[in-house]
Amino acid sequence: MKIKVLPILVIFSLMLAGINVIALEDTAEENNNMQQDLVKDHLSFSKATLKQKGEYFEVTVEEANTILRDIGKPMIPSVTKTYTFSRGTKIKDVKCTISEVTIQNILGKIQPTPEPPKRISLVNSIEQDEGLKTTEEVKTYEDPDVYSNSDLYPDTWYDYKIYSGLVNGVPSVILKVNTYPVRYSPNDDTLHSIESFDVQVIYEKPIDKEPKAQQYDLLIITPLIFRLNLLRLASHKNRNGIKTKIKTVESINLQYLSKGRDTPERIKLFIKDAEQNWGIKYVLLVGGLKNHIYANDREHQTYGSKWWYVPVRYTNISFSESTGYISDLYYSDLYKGEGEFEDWDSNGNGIFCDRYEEIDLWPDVYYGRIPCRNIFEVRNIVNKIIKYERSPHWDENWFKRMIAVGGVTFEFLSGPGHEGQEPDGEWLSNLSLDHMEDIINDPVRIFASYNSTTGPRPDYINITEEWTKGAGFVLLQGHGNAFMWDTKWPDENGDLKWVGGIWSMDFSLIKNKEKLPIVVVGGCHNGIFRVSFINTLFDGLDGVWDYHAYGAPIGSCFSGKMVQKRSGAAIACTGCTDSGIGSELTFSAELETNFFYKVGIDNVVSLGEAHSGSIEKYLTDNNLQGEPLHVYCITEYQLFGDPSLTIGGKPKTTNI
Ligand SMILES: [Ca+2]
Ligand SMILES: [Ca+2]
Ligand SMILES: [Ca+2]
Repeated sequence: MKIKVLPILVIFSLMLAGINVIALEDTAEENNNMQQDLVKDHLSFSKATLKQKGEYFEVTVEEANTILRDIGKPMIPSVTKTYTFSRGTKIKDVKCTISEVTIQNILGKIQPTPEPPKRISLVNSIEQDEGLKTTEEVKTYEDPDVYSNSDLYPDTWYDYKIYSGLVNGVPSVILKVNTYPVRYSPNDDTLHSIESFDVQVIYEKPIDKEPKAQQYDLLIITPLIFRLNLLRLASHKNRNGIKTKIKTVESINLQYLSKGRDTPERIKLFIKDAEQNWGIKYVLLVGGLKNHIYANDREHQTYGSKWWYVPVRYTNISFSESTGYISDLYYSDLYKGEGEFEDWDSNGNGIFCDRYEEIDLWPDVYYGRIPCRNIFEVRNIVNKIIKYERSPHWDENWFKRMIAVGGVTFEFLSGPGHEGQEPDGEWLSNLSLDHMEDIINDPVRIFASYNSTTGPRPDYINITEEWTKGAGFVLLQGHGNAFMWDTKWPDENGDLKWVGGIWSMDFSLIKNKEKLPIVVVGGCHNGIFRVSFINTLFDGLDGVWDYHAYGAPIGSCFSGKMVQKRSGAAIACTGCTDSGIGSELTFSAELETNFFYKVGIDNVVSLGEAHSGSIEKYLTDNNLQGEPLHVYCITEYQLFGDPSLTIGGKPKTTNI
């Protein structure tokens, strides 16, 4: 993996080889037609500190807010700044100036970035011993290209990238600059540091145009066969001030036949046009596989179409046993850079979302899917949404409950605001509950560490019992597979065993009726909605568990089934369409925690703002250079539900 930088930065870096201080040249450029503007920023850095960590050093800089992570390469602290401009802005120039460079010898090596652990697909919770394998050791290796080299790592003092996407609901051009206060020469055992950094961004504002009238807010894409059953939902939405348009997959295919390379691309082009011409904010896809019994879910390397009511785009990022997975973010990430179409095939080889392909990722519309396979399922979800949005729930006691379920996912952690060491799944649950403090007055913790006390534990009896009482939100933070979620007991001897968790067949025990929570699921494969009965039953014949149901015949994935249950269970649910990854507050767990940050701290109104907003926050809060696993965890993070759903039924009224 190479850090991707624009050519101009490489030249800049070469210049630095011989000179320590570079003066800013005058940038004033006269142009009478365009309105040029300037953003200036000055960053100061403290001296880098080194801390022994096993056989390596950890290098930190006080002001750093992100880390450059690229598996096998040194972990380098970075300062990431995000500058947001209105849509249509042209970034003319990004000029960076560094202070004098000081060089320091170090007696050891800077630690390489470890491979993040996966949340392991549960093979079978009855075979308890299988569980022991899930405590994977964090693998660390040194990339010889970097570690046996005298060249400074990273290659430059900074890099930047321009994105297109929604920032708090406003279509924006986003400039992210990552600065590296220290760079490292592994062969010379030296650290090179700077004390300060100046950024100057020259940009052209878009010419003010009359804002277009917003014709529609919500676009529902569905096959013709479901259209009739969705008219009720559309009129309900219209009555509630969300202007809704239903468009069938068949009509898009006809209308855009000469345009896209395949059906998913035609649908995406239609969504782009709807965003531009009608000003839509939400896209709801209603339709999954055409059959519960058998379906060829991936007829082509990059898509599934014939067997799908609403076709799917497959990514082609291979990670461990996986060779790609479905990502509905494809339908939301419409633009890249300064606003050109983002086709998810920047290298033009016809393979969408390759592992090393540059992708914008930043959502441009709020999106979600309800993978219905027949009209009965459509009717159910329409009923659920209409009932949920009929009245506000903010003052209802059930809505003020949040159930958080966790145990040991990988390890024990200590963290801000929490005393001592906690199992990581419980630590993450507590963090999410903290974010929700203003909304939730009855937090229900179902923790594996309650084994020795009287509290509820993460088994199906306790989980379904608490769920039946109703809750506004549920968080399951642990491991999963296509049909179940589970976690492990904490045990000081390291003898970690599965608690039991909840299986999708246990959903029949959840009798919460209309007290429907929004559910966030942290775990592997809970959102793998390409499963069908025959495919999962005979999956093992080729020696590869592609569907992660391990021989259990299932017709719906865990997260999808929860939402599509005829009555009760959930109004919406998230889940990973492939392996959830990361430990502590990284990767998948960071997205799941961000979800509650958006709801509890940012007070977003709709479900889509919470889900897409958690991606937006992730993209803002991290240095995304180098590491393809950022792309992996974001693209597999699926929302099952209506993105235009108003959280709490009606907008929250605040008393001033
Ligand atoms: Ca490609
Ligand atoms: Ca985008
Ligand atoms: Ca197989």
